[in-house]
Order: sequence, then structure tokens, then C-alpha cells
Amino acid sequence: MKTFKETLAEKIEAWRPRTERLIKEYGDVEVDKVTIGKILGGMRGLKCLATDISYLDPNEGIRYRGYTLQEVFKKLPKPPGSEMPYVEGVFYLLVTGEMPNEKELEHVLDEFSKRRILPRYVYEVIDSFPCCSHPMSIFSTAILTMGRESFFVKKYHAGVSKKDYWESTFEDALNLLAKLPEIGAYIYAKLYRDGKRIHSNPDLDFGANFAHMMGKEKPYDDVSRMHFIIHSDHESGNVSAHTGHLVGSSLSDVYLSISSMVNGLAGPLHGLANQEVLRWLQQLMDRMGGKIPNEEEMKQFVWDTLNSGQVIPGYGHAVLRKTDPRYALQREFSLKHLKEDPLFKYVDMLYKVVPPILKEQGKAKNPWPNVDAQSGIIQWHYGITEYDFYTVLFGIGRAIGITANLIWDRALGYPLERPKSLTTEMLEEIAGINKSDK
Ligand code: CMX
Repeated sequence: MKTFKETLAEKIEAWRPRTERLIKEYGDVEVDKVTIGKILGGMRGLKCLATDISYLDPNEGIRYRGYTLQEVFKKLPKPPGSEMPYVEGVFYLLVTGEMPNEKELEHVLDEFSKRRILPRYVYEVIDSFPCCSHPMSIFSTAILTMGRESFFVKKYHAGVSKKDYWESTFEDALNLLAKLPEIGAYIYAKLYRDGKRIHSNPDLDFGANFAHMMGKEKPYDDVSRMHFIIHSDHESGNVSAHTGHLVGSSLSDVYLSISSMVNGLAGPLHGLANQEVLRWLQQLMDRMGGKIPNEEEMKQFVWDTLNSGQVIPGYGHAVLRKTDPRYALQREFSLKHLKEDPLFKYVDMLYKVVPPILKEQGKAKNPWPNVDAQSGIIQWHYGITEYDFYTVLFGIGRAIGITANLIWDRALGYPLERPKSLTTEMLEEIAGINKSDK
């Protein structure tokens, strides 16, 4: 049997001529048009990045290596007695493009397990944070601290060939990913459980070990697997993925890149939205004195939010134009496991009430729910009620896709990113605005 790394090496060798040919023979072929609207509009929809790890279709949602999320969940191997697949399996899929067979899975499980031990200084760094720090700041710093472990940095300074950069990046990726559940669980213990740490169990897979360290019973292991898998990748233009790629393009190591992506994910328009959903629902609960609102009351709450100039958290998307399949998958799980939970009832009523209101308001291009509209509610149900922590969970998952991308960025020799910027005056000149019109 070929190892994970050997399989990847073969894939890379086979893939390189394709990108080399595109650059050499078709480098001048136009793909998209850069307008002033795109430049001043956050480059929304501009086709200017390449990745083979995942593709986001506006109507269908994300595909990992060509597989829809439904297919990923159906085809990836699952631990005995579990509803959700191994997280390690999704990393194998994202990196190699193939579903792992039994032997390949065993190998990748072993690779993760043997790299999971967290250096002591990481606990010390987490311990040293001042009170009231946001868990995402701690998470980002904990990752950054481990930069001293980077194989890539050692190999780079030893003068390894560019063609081989991917190998040490692959090692860094596995070394970091394997430690993320423990970093996350320790941040949680430190902030919300008086530092009472539950030791990692080497016999458990990524999802189950995380659940164990969080002190949670079944089916929280499946909740974790589902959460990490659905958040792992969403193409490369979103803030976290793009940040990871951009920072990595300067040959910063995996630790620097992933810490940076975590900082991008921490923004309220991106990953922080899942905590915003909970905060917003709590306001409604307070207003309702705990009882379930009727549809009219819910509509009023949504309109009040919009009229006060705020967005409806968990709704809308920069690319998607339908209900996010990540929302749909979590809804399916919730209908099975937490149908009677009052917060789920709120979320379900919002699904009915919000899209027509956003359509009526006429601003949001996508009135449908995204992944964040549902994820926090599931965590809450299983007792993770400290919603500041939710984005850390998102970050653990997102690191899986971004490291897969970083490995391939190095393998295909993607260069330093360096777009060109213009001044407002230059744009006005291009637009043909005369000085006297201004
Ligand atoms: N509620 C109210 N207004 C919304 C809205 C929502 N959920 N979604 C978009 N809009 C508004 C925008 O604020 C914008 O208004 P202005 O013209 O006044 O600036 C207008 O509709 C057009 O925005 P858009 O093109 O539809 O959306 P963007 O690509 O600019 O932004 C997103 C996308 C996700 C930031 C936005 O929909 C939003 O703020 N949603 C709420 C926050 C959220 O759920 N974020 C998580 C996204 C998933 C993720 O990446 O993690």
C-alpha cells in the first residue's frame, strides 16, 4: 500500500504539467473583466483565483473535489456506530482527491494520532492570556506560537528545491491539524471550566477525541465530526481561505498562514456570524420571556433588526444564492436529535420568516440561510453555551481545507500574490470623469 504522502506525490507529478501548460501556452487567455464596480466592491465574484480542492456553485453549494456535501457524507468511511464520517478521511479526500479505502484510512488515522501531542509551552501561552480575551485571539496566538516547530522553515533554510516545498508543508499541515482539537478544548477548559483539562485519548479519532476533551457524551462526537467537515473548505475567495493562501504565498509557513486565516475568520461578517446568531436569538428570548414567539412576533423582531440598520445574522452569502447545503445538513441532524429544543424551534421559524422579509426589503442578493444560522444552536443544545467559542470550532474545521490548499499551492508553485492598486483619481480618469465634473 502507498502511504498518504506517496499517493499525493504521484498526484502532484501528474497535475503539474496541466498548470505549467496553462501558464506557458494560454497565459494570455482572458477569464474575466475587471470593472470599477469589482475593484470598489470587494472583488465580489471576480474570477481570479485557482483551487482544485473545492468549488462553490451559487445554486448547489460547495463540492469537495467534485463531490456534493451529501455525497461526501455518504461515501466517506465512518467510525463504527457513528452517523458522521471521520474528519481525517475528509483531509485525505481534500488533499488527494480520492475517498480513502480502509487501509488508507487506517494510515491517515495513525498519522493524525501520532502527531497529536501538544508542546507544553502552548498550554503556558494559553494560560498567560489576560482575562476577557476572545477565544479566537487565543486560538490564533496558540497556533502562531508553534511556528518554531515548522519543518518547512528548516528545509527552506537548508536550501531545499522549490519543487519539494510541498513535502515539508504537508508535514507541517498534519502536525498542526492533529493538535487543533486539543488546542480548542484547552482554550475552552481554560476560559469556561477553571482550566480543568481532560487529557487526549490516542485511541479516539479527531471528532471523538475532541468530544472527549470537551467532556461531552455521544452524539457530540458526531456533532464535532459534522461541524469540522462542513466547515473545512468553501473555495478560496472567502476571507479565511484567501488570507491563508495570501499569507502562504509569501512562503510564510503553515503556522503563520493558519493563524492569519483565523484572524480573518474572527470577523462578524464571516465566522463570527454563528455567535452573532446566538446573541441575537438570546435578545429575542429575553424579549419573549422564554416563550416561543408566534410568526407575527418573529416577523416584527426581524424587521426591528433590519430597521435598526443591522444585518440578519446567518442569512445571505457573497456567492450562494440558495439555502446553504451546510445549513440543510445540520437541519437534518437537528430534526433527528433536537427537534423539541426551543432554540431549534426559533431557528426553524426564522427559516420560514426571514427569506420573504429579506426579499421584500430588496437589498440582500441571497435571502437564504447560510451555515452559521444553524451551527451555534446545535452546540448550545449539547451544552456549549459560551458562544464566543463557536468561531474556534469553525476555525478548527476551516484549517483542514486551507492546509490542503497550502500543500497544493506549494506543489504547483503558485507565486507570491501581488495585484496592482490604483488611486481614486486614476479610477476617475479611467471612468472619463472630467476634473470639472468632480
Ligand atoms: N441581513 C440584512 N441585510 C443583508 C443581509 C442580511 N443577512 N445580507 C446582505 N444584506 C445587505 C448587505 O448588507 C448589503 O447592504 P448595503 O447595500 O446597504 O451595503 C446588501 O444587502 C447587498 O449585500 P449582498 O451583496 O447580498 O451581500 P455581500 O456579498 O455584500 O455580503 C454577507 C455577504 C454574508 C457578508 C452578508 O449577507 C451578511 O452580512 N450576512 C449576515 C452575516 C452572516 O451571516 N455572515 C456569515 C456568512 C457565511 C460565512 O462566510 O461565514
